[in-house]
Amino acid sequence: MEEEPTKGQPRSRSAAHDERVTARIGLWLAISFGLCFATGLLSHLIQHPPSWFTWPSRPVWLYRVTQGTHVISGIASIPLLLAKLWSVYPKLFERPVVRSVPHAVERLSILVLSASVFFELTTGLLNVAQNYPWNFYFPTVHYAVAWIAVGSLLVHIAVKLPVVRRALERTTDRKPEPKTTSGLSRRGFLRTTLLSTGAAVLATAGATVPWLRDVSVLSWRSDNGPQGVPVNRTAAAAGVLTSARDPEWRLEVVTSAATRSFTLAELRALPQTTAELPIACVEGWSANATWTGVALPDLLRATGAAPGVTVKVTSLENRGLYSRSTVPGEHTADPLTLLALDLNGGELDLDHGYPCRIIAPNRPGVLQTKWVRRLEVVA
Ligand SMILES: Nc1nc2c(c(=O)[nH]1)N[C@H]1C(S)=C(S)[C@@H](COP(=O)(O)O)O[C@H]1N2
Ligand SMILES: [Mo]
Repeated sequence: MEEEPTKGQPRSRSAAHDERVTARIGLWLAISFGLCFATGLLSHLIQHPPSWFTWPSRPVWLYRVTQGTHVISGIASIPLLLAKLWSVYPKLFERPVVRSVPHAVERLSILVLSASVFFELTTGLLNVAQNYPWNFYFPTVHYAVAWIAVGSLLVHIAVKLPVVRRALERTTDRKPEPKTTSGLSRRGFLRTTLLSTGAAVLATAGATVPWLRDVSVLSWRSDNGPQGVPVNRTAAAAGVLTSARDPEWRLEVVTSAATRSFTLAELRALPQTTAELPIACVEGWSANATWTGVALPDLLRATGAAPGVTVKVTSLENRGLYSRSTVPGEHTADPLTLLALDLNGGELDLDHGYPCRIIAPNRPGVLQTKWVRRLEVVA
């Protein structure tokens, strides 16, 4: 704990290390990290739904907003974490290193907390930058470590609650700040922290907030890509250049009643639906586009199945985690869930999933399977 500076005695430390500053930044960090955790957990549940979980198909833009919030709050947490660490680092050199067993536990929990939050923010940042310099499967590890971070965060908040309460109460007193011997004033440090956080958010948020696109210098994936929509994995990378253009291609639809196959011309001859729907990648970028194709409920009815069933989707891409997806009942019943053939007024580009791809409202991009070859009713 820091001492109140006594009259006439210069402060030995900069105001950045004042507990009032630490508590303020800690509060902001808890809010941004909490938001990041909640939206991340939601995204995980949508991608790996347990039996008690259902995710609605409307509003069409909801996942775009929650995942945008996940990435933006994660980015905002980076400058906040750095400021928080700067604010408390003198405590690292406290002596004695360990005063008691509870003190040891507390210090250990702070070590676990800092390491896990640091890990989450750096792996998340590298992921949105589409840079994978590791050889573990990112989502699994990012998800597991998130629980460690939140668990140790709760312990930390519980332990520090009295200090936080006192510090935040003291912040509201209106007494003029005492002069510091060096560095920024408390308010100056807080203002700088907020400004850096705002700058980090502005620099990256354009990947998902359209009107920020022009100010986001670091924004990844805006509207580059064929047909004005970014591409996540190209047809070449997925190894489907030949199979997707094969004139023998047929869409196979398997229901309990029958197995039917459709040529592209037959799919085009079915009633077509046009919808404006976003692709919202888990990596944070998102883009709206106009899609035209066969509504899944129509296709199911045409093959003797009822909308509302669960449908397994298989891609021509034969390896990789994204080569399959499952469309739950909420979505197979929604007339805006499409097997898309056209994008923004033209035939689907090979990189966007030609000959056909799934595009459903309010779903993560990874589940919008491209180069579809087979739909199978599984329940
Ligand atoms: N078969 C297949 N479908 C896929 C993918 C993939 O790698 N393979 N990537 C998914 C991901 S992560 C996203 S964000 C969207 C992106 O669609 P787009 O490349 O048309 O923008 O496609 C999805 N569909
Ligand atoms: Mo994605």
